[in-house]
Amino acid sequence: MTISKPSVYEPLTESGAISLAIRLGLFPEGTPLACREIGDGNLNLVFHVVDQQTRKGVIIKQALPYAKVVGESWPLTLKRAVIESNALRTFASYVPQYVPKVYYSDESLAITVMEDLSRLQIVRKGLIEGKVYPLLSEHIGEFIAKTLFYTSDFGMNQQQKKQLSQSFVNPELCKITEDLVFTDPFFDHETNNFEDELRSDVETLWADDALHLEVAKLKRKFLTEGDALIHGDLHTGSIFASDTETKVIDPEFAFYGPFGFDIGQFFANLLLNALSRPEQEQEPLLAHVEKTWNVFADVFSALWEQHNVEPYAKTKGLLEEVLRQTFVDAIGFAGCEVIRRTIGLAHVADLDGIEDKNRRLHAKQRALELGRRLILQRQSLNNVGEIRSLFLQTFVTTH
Ligand code: SR1
Ligand code: MG
Repeated sequence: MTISKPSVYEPLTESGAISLAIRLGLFPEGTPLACREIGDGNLNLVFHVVDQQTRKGVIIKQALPYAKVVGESWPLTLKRAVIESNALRTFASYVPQYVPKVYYSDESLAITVMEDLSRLQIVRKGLIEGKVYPLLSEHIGEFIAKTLFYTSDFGMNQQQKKQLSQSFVNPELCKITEDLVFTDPFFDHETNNFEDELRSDVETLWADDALHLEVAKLKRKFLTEGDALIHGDLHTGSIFASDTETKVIDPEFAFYGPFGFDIGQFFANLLLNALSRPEQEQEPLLAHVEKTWNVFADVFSALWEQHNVEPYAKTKGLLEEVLRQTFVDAIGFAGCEVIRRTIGLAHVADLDGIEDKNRRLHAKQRALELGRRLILQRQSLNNVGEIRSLFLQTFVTTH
């Protein structure tokens, strides 16, 4: 539901969020409400409003007119709140079990009011604590397969797909990814951020023409290929989970993009966590990478067989070609994301949180080597099991 009452944008405070929750009729007048701003991401305010008697709560997420991670010097469109609530609603029509319910949205206030997921934990935090989330890859593989298939030219009316893609034109948020994931880390750019001890490794990347060519090809895909409605920022900080449940949040970067992008970002963030762990604890992350791909490919293939609307669907070899290209692209996108999270803007706590300096620097050197190989060797990997071999090789070469 979208609230029609006109309102003027201003950033909410905790007491303002409580008043808004009452005004929206989310709680009866007189409910003893408490509120905390709990946003720990890079961009938005997130208010947790809770009935102190029943412990029932809601989340009010509000976009700020600038990137919180940098400050007011980096203005950012409020329209991303509409993109986010519309993407959550679109995803809910295919995989309601994997997204929070959206109760209200208000474009002028740039807010989305949604289900309280505080029973779950942000996956990045849990993985850093050593948790494994046994169903994570099964759930994310299914989430990606269904959202991609049903919003693509294979799974929906092809005229309607063009209409839908127009409502997800998201140039400012795409530009962030174009710059921060695909460009800045590969040049001496002011947004980069890395320890002095990594400088020679980083300068080697900056001077690598073969790498530049491959990243440029991947960036071109991101700029031009509108396969399906993608989440656009599917890292482990955009996922809540428990041992039994998984919820994908924060699709403010959603747009019509390449099939392989969400898979690649998810792979990258699993691999970054694996790099942060002692060797004997890395296996569950590598198993998650494999299972995500296998579940994705199985679910996508089953949907293709049963629900494909494209007259060429049954053409021998087409599904295999789409899956192969998606796999190769996902590996390349993963490589760019691994490098960006190591030396670019918006690092990950998995690596930055390693207290021992030598161990941290070694993990980061290994991340750079892993990212480089994922990008350069993506065409030669035959199956998802080979990502594991490539990951293990970087241990030998950077030790
Ligand atoms: C300026 S925004 C930095 C990063 O935060 C988001 O989560 C995206 O990953 C973006 O690249
Ligand atoms: Mg986010």
